Formats: sequence, C-alpha cells, structure tokens
Amino acid sequence: MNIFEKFKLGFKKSAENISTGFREILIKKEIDDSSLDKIEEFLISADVGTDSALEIRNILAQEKINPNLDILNEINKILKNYIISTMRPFEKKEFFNKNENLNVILVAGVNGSGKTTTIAKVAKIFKQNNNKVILSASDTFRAAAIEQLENWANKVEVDLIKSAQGSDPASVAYKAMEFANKNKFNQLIIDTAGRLQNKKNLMEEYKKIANVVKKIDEKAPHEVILVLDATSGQNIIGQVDEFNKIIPLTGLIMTKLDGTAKGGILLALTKKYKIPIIGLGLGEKEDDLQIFEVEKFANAFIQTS
Ligand SMILES: Nc1nc2c(ncn2[C@@H]2O[C@H](COP(=O)(O)OP(=O)(O)O)[C@@H](O)[C@H]2O)c(=O)[nH]1
Ligand SMILES: [Mg+2]
Repeated sequence: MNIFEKFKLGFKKSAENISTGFREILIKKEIDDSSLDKIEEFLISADVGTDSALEIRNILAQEKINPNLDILNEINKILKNYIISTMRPFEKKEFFNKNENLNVILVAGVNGSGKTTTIAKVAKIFKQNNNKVILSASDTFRAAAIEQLENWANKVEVDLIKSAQGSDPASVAYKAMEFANKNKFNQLIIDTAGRLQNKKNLMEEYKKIANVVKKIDEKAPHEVILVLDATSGQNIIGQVDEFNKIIPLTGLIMTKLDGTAKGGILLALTKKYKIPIIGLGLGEKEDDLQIFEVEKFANAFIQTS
C-alpha cells in the first residue's frame, strides 16, 4: 500500500460520513433550499466549521447544478475546489527540506496528543532528506517519556540529548542546541511535556524552553509546532487558542486521523487560525505521517483519486 492509499484509507471514515450524508440529502435529485439547509447542517456536523459550511452552501446555491448530471459528483467537485482554494496557502511542504543552518523545532501539545511519536515520524522524513537530526528529551517529567523518545531515536537512527528524570527541561534543550551547533546538525527537535493538570507550571516551563534557545540564536525556535489529536473534537480549538497565545505557532500536525471521522476540522482550523498544516498522522508507526498536500487532502476527503 503506498502512502496515498494509506492516506485515503485513513480518511475513509471522514469521507464515508460526507458521501453518505450527501447521498441521503440528495435523494430528491435536485438542490432546493431545504436540501441546501441540510447540506449546510451536515457540513457543520462534519466539523468543517460554520464559516466554511455557509460559504459552501452559498456556492452551491449560485452554481445552478444541472439536474441531469450526477449531482453527488458535481457537489463533490465543488467541495474539492473549495477545500483546495481555502487551504492551498497553508501547505508547507518545504518544512521537510534540508536546512543549511541549525533549525530548532519546538513541539507542543497536551498529554497523549502524539508529540513523541510524531517527532519520530518527522525525524525520519528529515533524515531521508539528508538532514542531520538530533532530538532533545525535554519531557523530563516521567522517566518513561525520556525512554520512549530514546527508543524512537534508536529506531529511526537519529541522535538524542537527555538528562535525568526531573531535571530542568530548558537546560536539556540548551545542552542539545549547543551540541547541535558545534556538530553541525541541521534539525533539532525538542520534545516537551503536556500535563494539563499542572497547567500554569507547564506553560512556564514551555516558555522557558523557548527563551533559553533564544540565548544561542535569537531566531530560535524557528518552528513552533502544535500536535493535535483528531479524536479530541472541539477541544482542539481551545488548544490552538491557548498555545498560539503563549508562543505564536508556525505549524500544526494532526494525529490519529486513522481512527476518526473528524478530518473536517482541519478546514475549520485553517479558516480560523491561518496556521500552516505540516502533516497528518495516520497510525502509530514511524512511516505513518503524510506530509500535508492540499490536493491529496481534498481527494482523500471526498475519496476520489
Ligand atoms: N492511531 C494512531 N495513534 C497514534 C498516532 N500518533 C500517536 N499515536 C498514539 O497515541 C499515543 C500517545 O502518543 P505519544 O507520542 O506518546 O503522545 P505524547 O504524550 O503527546 O508524547 C501512543 O499510543 C501513540 O502510539 C496516530 O497518528 N494514529
Ligand atoms: Mg511524549
């Protein structure tokens, strides 16, 4: 199975939801006000956001689809064009290119969102693109978290800097950055803790990591990536809000899209926050990250090829 097939499969739940919904609505074979209402309502329930749902409704109302055509197919085409034009500016494929100087990437997100696993996936793609990659084990809260990142580093064959459990996450990041600079690494990825129950401390700790790497390079961290779990529904919006306020985000990665029908929320997120989407997590293995490409996303969303 190639990655596009995997991607489509991962999106099957979102897409089945969309196409079954449309098919049920379009049983009458024409688009009148009541079917437009239902389409709009249905799109909202598919999490694309109220703004997008209304815009798509208006486009459908204006388009005057010929009832002799396959209406479902025509609607899918319109939906696809809408997704592509809305989300195209938020592709950031160049994120994975080789970086000449040290690029420092801070990875944030709540506990269990998939940060550590995603770091391994990203590190693997960087490596394939000839980057020299090092990870900073700055989730020092639990010994298991350090060990988990270390296992991934060994598996995808990248370097790692760590300290003992309970040590200062910012000092680990500082040490990693010094080492990375001295040894001419291209990418430093900093793992962080995500304990929401201890929110204030956590956020202070997170800010401190960013401040400390700035002492070495005032442009660092060059990327601040928020990892979001697709299965956490509307909480996602609150998480983007909160993290973006502390340090402006430069990219989003959404994980666990293989286990949910909630892929539509990506459209709502780009519409609302205008933050690039870096990648989509479609499983627990190191190869299960799809670099975000809007055309592929749109095709997977409506399940065409
Ligand atoms: N199905 C699926 N599981 C994932 C994905 N990404 C991460 N996970 C799982 O989610 C759980 C939490 O991941 P972890 O990387 O430890 O999250 P962290 O606490 O944010 O570092 C683990 O069991 C991962 O295997 C994904 O894209 N799909
Ligand atoms: Mg972790």
